[in-house]
Amino acid sequence: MRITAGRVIVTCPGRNFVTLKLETAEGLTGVGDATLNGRELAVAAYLEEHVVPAITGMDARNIEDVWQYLYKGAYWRRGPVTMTAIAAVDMALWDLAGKRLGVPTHELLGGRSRSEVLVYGHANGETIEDTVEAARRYQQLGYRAIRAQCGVPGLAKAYGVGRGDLFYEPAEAGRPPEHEWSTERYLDVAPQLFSRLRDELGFDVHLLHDAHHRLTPTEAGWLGRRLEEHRLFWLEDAVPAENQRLYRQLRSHTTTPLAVGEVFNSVYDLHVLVTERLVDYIRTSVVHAGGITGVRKIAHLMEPYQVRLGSHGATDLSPVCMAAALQVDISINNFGIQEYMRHTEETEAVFPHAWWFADGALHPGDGPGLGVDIDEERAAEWPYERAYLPVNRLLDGTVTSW
Ligand code: GCO
Ligand code: MG
Repeated sequence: MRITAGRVIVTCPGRNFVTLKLETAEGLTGVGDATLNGRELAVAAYLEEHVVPAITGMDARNIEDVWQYLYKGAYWRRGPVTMTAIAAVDMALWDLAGKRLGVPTHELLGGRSRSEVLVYGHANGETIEDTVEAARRYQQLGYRAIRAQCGVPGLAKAYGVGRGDLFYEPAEAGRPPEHEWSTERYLDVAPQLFSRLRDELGFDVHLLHDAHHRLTPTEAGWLGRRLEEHRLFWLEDAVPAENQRLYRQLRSHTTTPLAVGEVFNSVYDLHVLVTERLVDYIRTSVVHAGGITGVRKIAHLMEPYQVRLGSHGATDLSPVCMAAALQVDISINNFGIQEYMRHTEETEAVFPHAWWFADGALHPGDGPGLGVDIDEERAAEWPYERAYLPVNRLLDGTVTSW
């Protein structure tokens, strides 16, 4: 099953997505997500200029060999652009493997370990009361796990509080938008939000929260302790993710479960966190961490340490990535939860897929391969638009983590 061609399709049905389509001599095609929010064309160029010419002619059945060839063979290792490109190839090869044998990819990954994939949705609002209302709406939609974020009084825009009820979308066209941040003001409101949510919703729903890399370990320890009584499913990205040692201090201060890793690309970004068991969940996604092969390597390292996978699944990860993530989620033993931010109708129309949502869970479907495709005619109706994630500043103008 020789790879004969690879095409990169960039489309913007409300937001940008990059998709790789590999073709084989037998006429089969496989798809992979290659979207890296705000840096889409860098991955597209890496694939078109460097990766596809190198793998054309290779045997599509040798997925591990192609992965190692692109990872070790490039000499320059890791990094979001290259690992996203490797992920796209890897997803497309697992798609082809399933299609060639006429089975869903998870049957080749060990089959099902569970009957459904628990997901969490995003409730957000300008005020605590708006957020409680949004959480209720998610419950009505069937969600059993809900991430809650609310505005911070005195700050014009807060992370996680977005346009519309269901579609939080931080990237904007034009120059990078600028947000402002005050940890002091945030720490006033965050414990109140969860106290109110538990008063209103009780303990029969999982609650999650994302601090988006903004706190010091001291501040995060203080917050984690105050949230303990509200029994969160997790507190995500409490401190900047790239310094694994910060979690030693944080872990020693709180038993609130900790999650980190949506910005990680490889096992080397998280091996200290896992082997010292400094966190409970790792959030690496199939698209940004080297595909199904990359995430399985990470999940297998985590398993004996009782660290579970809670994959990133924001709207900037395409329905192709979700299809691939669900193949992993349903098959590995140490699955925790899958993030599921709904895509718009325009995006759903570009990416027809077999996976489906019911009662707060996703199901991968039984389509051969990943069970997802790209409708290229529809994709062509939505040309690329440059867009950036926000840049964040403290109230005195200092750049800080967004
Ligand atoms: C999450 C994330 C997202 C990211 C976004 C960046 O937990 O879902 O933090 O909201 O900010 O995916 O592109
Ligand atoms: Mg996050």
